[in-house]
Parts: sequence; structure tokens; C-alpha cells
Amino acid sequence: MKTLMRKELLIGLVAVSLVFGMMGSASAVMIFQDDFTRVGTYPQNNIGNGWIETENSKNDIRVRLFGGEPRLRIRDTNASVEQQVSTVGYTNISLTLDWRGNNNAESGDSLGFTWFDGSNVHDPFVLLNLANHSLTNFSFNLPAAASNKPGFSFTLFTQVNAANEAARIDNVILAGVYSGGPVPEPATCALFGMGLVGLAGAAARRKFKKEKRQ
Ligand SMILES: [Ca+2]
Ligand SMILES: [Ca+2]
Ligand SMILES: [Ca+2]
Ligand SMILES: [Ca+2]
Repeated sequence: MKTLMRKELLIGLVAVSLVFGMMGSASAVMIFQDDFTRVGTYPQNNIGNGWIETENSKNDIRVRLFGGEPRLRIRDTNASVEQQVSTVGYTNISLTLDWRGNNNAESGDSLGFTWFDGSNVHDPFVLLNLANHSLTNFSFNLPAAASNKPGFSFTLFTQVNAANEAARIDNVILAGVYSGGPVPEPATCALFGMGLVGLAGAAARRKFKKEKRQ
């Protein structure tokens, strides 16, 4: 009996966490993502996936392997990549990525991030110090002006003073809360969850009766 109660409780907890999981995925979704995995052999000088490259030579911006892992490299002066992606239907826009400087970069060399709402380039210009040579997560919540913009874009750029100084970037994710159409209502999720708990309870009760009969 004691074991059964614990099992019932466990099934209930799993159902409840399922519901919270669903609610979570309904509130924040990916608008754009890139882990720089590409078809074919590396390095690739044309990085693809909609990125617009500005560089001094075709090698400055490329996807290449670092320790077997495909990553974006931005090097040399005046190099940038831009991603144009509509945020129509989305609010609470956020950008996350992993970044580091290569071993030639030192304090004063930077990776920059900025964004465009279709009319204006927005502050803040975020500058990350490329003297950091270990992969680090960067996460930035964009203000409301980034929401619902058909002409939205974001840009990553280097501010370095030597051609062999570079930023390495991976796991770029632009996310937002989708509000442009039907999404699962929390009430529906709750009902679904209650149904699951009910089913779990019924299954446990059946098992209990069966065990009692034996
Ligand atoms: Ca990768
Ligand atoms: Ca290139
Ligand atoms: Ca240097
Ligand atoms: Ca430098």
C-alpha cells in the first residue's frame, strides 16, 4: 500500500511537470537559431543560413571547426554579420549566444552586438572583451522596441586592430514570446494535466484493486 501511494504521487508529479513544461514552451519560442552545423566540408567561407557578411576578405567570416565543433569565426577589422528576421507576432525578444576571443585577441579587442528595428539602429552597443579566451554565454533581453518589427535585424561585429584577431561564436538563439495567433491556453494545459493526473490515479486504483484481489 505504502509503495503504491508513492507510485501514485510520482505519476501525479510527472503529469504536473509535463503541464508546466508545455506552458513554458508556449511562452518562449525560438525565432531564429544557428549552431553553425553545415552540410559539406569545413571551413565554409559563405556561412549561409541567411547571414549577410561584411568582410575584408572572404576568409574573415567563415564557419570552421574548433576542436571538432562547427563555429562562426569573425576576424580582422570591419567584419560583421547581420541576420534579418521579422519579429512580427513576438514580444520579449532575447538574444543568447556562446562567444570567445581567439588567442591573438587581447584587451581592447571587442565583439560587438547591436540591433535594428527597421528604422533605427539601437543602443546599447554591447561590447564583449575578446581578451576572454574561454567559451562564455551571452544573454541579452531586448527592449520592447524590438517587438513586432517586420524589418528587425541584429548584427555581430569585431572591433580589433590586427587581421589575425577574431571572435568565435556558437549557438545563436533569437527567442520571443509568441502572441500573434492561437497558442495553447494555460486553462487548456491545466485541464489536460488534470486529465493526466486523473488517468494516473485511475490506473493506480485499478492496480491497487487487482493487488487486493490477489
Ligand atoms: Ca556549433
Ligand atoms: Ca566569408
Ligand atoms: Ca593581438
Ligand atoms: Ca588587438
